[in-house]
Order: sequence, then C-alpha cells, then structure tokens
Amino acid sequence: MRVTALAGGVGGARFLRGLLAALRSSPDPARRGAQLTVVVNTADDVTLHGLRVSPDLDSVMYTLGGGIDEERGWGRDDETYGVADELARYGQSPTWFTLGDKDVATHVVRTRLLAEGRTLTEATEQLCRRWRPGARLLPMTDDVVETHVDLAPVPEAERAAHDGEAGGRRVHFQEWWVRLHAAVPALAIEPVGAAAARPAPGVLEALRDADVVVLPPSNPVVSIGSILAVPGIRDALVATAAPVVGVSPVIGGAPVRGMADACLSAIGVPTTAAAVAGLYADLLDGWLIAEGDEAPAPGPRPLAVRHRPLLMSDPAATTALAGAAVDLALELAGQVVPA
Ligand code: FO1
Repeated sequence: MRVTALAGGVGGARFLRGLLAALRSSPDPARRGAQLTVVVNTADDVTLHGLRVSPDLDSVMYTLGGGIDEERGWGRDDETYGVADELARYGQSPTWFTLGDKDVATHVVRTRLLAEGRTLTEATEQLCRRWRPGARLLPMTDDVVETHVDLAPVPEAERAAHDGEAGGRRVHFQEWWVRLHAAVPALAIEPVGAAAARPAPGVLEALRDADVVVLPPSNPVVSIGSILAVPGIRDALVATAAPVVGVSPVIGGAPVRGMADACLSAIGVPTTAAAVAGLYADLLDGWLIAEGDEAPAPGPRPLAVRHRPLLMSDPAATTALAGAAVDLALELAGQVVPA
C-alpha cells in the first residue's frame, strides 16, 4: 500500500507520526507494510545568516526521526543557543528568529549541499539518512518559493503592541508569523515563485500512484495552499485514482493550533471546517470534522464527511485520528475496513 500525504510543519508532523503509528500497529498486513511519502511545504523557507532554513521539512524530519523539541514542535530537543547569542553580539539581525546550535548544523549541511549544486530533494535525502524518519520526505519543489505577506497599515496608537511595526509593507512570512505573531492583519499572502515552480522529482508520481492520499490538519493557506500553488500538484490530486481524505484544521470556528484564522481572514475565507473543505472542493473525497461542526454544502465532487475527535492531545489520540483518516480512505476505495 502506498500512502501519500501533504504536510506543513508542527501540526502536520504530529499527525504524520500518528499516521505511521496507525499504519505500523494495524492488524491489516497491507497497512503494516505501507510506504509513506510526504510532500512537504517549502514556502516557509528562509535564508538567515546565509543559511538556508526549511522549517517544515525539518519539523517533519525531526518529529518522525525522534529529535524534535516536543513542547514547541519545531527545532531540536535539548537545544542550546550559543550561536544565536554570538550572532546577536555581532549585531546580526534578525534576532526574532532563533536558530539553536544543533539545528544550525542541519542548516549548514543543507546550505553546503545546495551551494555544491545539489537540489533540495537531494539535500533532504542526505539529511534523512541520519534521521531515518520512516517515510520518504519530498520538498514540494526544488525551486525557490517564499511566502510574502502584505501588512495592513498599523495605526500609530497600536504600533507599540506590534513591536513598533507601522505596517503598509511586504514582509517574509516568517517575519509576520514569528516577529508579529500574525497579529498585524494581512492584506494578501502570496507564495512568491510558486507559479513558475516545478514539482520536485517524485511528487506527481507519488500522488498518481498512491492508494491513499491524506491531507493532515495543516494550515490550509500557507502550508497546504502553498503546495497546491505549485503547478501540476493540484491537477495530480484531482486526477489521482486514490481517495483523498483530509482532516479539518478548524474545530468550532478556531484553528486546532497555530494562527490559521489570520491566514484564512487574509484570503476572505471564514474559519470553519466547511469553508476549509471548500478550498479543496475539487479534489477532496473524504473529510474528518469535529463533533458539532457542520458538513460542507455539496460541491463539485461527492464528499464523505465523518465526525471524529480531532484534538491531537496525546499520541494515542493522534494515532486514532490518523487511523480514522486511513479507514475512511479505504472505505471510499471499496476495501473492507477491519474493526
Ligand atoms: N518559531 C518561532 O516562533 N520563533 C523562532 O525563533 C523559530 C525558530 C525556528 C527555527 C528553525 C525552525 O525550523 C523553525 C523555527 N520556528 C520558530 C518555527 C517556524 O517559524 C514556524 O512555526 C513554521 O515555519 C510554521 O510552519
């Protein structure tokens, strides 16, 4: 069985760990032996201090490989910050994005491989040789895509609450997300470079040849939305014979985690499970939503909706949620789902 997932960072990575646990612990031998391929968002990537940082690839790699800081969901466990302290003493900015010492090694390796002419796919493969994440991690593209955010003007009286930001300018997604906590309204969010980007090698094949495709509860705008903005990926999802099953990142009008509501507002979409499903209406076959949330109105494609506990509060709950996504996919594929 071939399972392909799209993913962003923290939430996506946790879900994927549950997905691997659900597959490996299944009584069904096909699921136990399933191969997981993850197509990871790279539009959060940023160059800092000359180092190429791929936060979502790293969050997935460290989470599945056992090196993640569990509390934050990004960066390395047992981290120290000697390099960041020294950079600040040299007056190097930005200081609002902190690279831990162990994490820096990952960026040094990636940056060096890219400078030597390797692709991001090849650099990721090399980094994964150490981490053995139990899944094939593919960047969505080897081309540079970076999400930029148009900030609304910030009234003078409110600037102090936003780190002195006056707004009315375009910033990298990370500056909006990390420095401004997505609290300055975004007028537009654009994955710059996406329209000219090509899917990384293996991405379209992984979608075409999959038996099951899963959309974890990742940010529908800056994670899944950026992946879908790479020409060819959305079409491959529409065309694949595999059932495409998604998990809502919204429960009862609020994001499960993170600040997806700020991103949805920027594109004029309400923060509801039904509205998020609408963003995927052309490609989605199954949708897991929380008890009490409304099913989306019928769209262009038949959609099977199930109510399930969506909170990834502990590993058991996360495994059960991911297992429910696979159950629904196999039900839609016409396969009997063992109890
Ligand atoms: N998030 C923060 O809020 N502050 C940071 O200083 C920070 C550093 C960082 C370093 C490496 C990395 O892989 C991720 C890091 N993140 C940090 C998380 C990251 O910026 C975002 O949460 C993701 O890009 C959103 O998916």
